[in-house]
Amino acid sequence: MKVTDLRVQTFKYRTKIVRDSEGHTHPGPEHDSTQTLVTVVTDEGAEGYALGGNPKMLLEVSKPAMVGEDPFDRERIWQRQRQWQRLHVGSFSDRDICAVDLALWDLAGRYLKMPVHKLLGGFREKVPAYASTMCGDELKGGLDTPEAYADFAGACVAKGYTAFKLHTWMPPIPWAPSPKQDVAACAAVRKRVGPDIALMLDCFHDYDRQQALYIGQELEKLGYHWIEEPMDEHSVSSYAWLAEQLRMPVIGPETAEGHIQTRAEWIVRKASDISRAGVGDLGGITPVMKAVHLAEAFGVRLEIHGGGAGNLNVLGAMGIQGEYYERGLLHPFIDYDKPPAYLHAIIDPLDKDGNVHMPKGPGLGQEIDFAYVKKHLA
Ligand code: LLH
Ligand code: MG
Repeated sequence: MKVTDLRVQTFKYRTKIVRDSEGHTHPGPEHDSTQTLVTVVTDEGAEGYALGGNPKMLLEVSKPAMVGEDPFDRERIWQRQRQWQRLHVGSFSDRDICAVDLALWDLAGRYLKMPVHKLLGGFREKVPAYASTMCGDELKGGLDTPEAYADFAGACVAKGYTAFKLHTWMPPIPWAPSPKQDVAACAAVRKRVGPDIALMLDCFHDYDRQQALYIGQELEKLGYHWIEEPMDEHSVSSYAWLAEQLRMPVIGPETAEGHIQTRAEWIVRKASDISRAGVGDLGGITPVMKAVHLAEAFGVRLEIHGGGAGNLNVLGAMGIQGEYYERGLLHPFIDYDKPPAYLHAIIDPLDKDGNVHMPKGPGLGQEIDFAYVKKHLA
């Protein structure tokens, strides 16, 4: 079988999620947004689909890297794109490579009529999820005060969640960031949900060492499960310094570039206690499975960062504890359970015990509404 085309279609849909001037998402007025559908086309009629990626880069870099190749040669296609990444620094991202890799895995699963997590080597059928909030805001009844976080955490626990992660206030909110206010929110949530719910904090990503240490020490008293990205992840020394001083787990890296090599450096330098990898951060399932095996070899826990079909299928196939599935980003004003117009169903419904189950359908299991896409092409 040979790849004959990489079809990249951009389409419009309505959303109530907006980005602030620093890129963080919040609820807002309904408006038009665009999404990309990537289709790997082959000479045997088999196809694979994924959402996301930058159309320009996918057509300029990914398409020539794969046309004529066997779609099962995912490693070769991935490595070829990674070479191009050196030359397109900053413009050809891991999210682009991710879209291609997910579409190739989807094709393999559809062709063999199997879910991707089974192709990878199945391990679990369900995974506990954590409720992951949007960043703090100034919306009345939203996530505007420590009490508001406590109310929202209480509502999530009532739905079945056994774990909850706060993303707290960040610029451009004029008074943010504030280590004291972050700790106040974390304390209010712990008080509301009691001792048995796992709690995590992902705060402002540019605190200095003393601020990060202060927050971590307070979270230790509150029995938090991890502290996430309180400093710029390019400073591995800062994270090694923090992890050395805290008893509670430091998790990372999330945003630092560099695929599995970065994860290896962080493990060796003891910069975090729990490693991380997500399909969007590393460039698909292919590199994330390598990160999983890397962590397994070192006896280090690894969290799969982010939600979606790719990450869920990895969680179904990893033989080490995957921490939790990140369900979000959530907000009291957003109905996460309602699928966007281009999907027939969400990939990650929550059961009453707070678990998300592995998709059953062939490939990634994503139920894309192809008729909607066709009708709303941009
Ligand atoms: O800063 C943000 O907007 C959030 O932290 C966001 O990046 C979120 O996806 C995240 O970090 N999750 O873990
Ligand atoms: Mg994060």
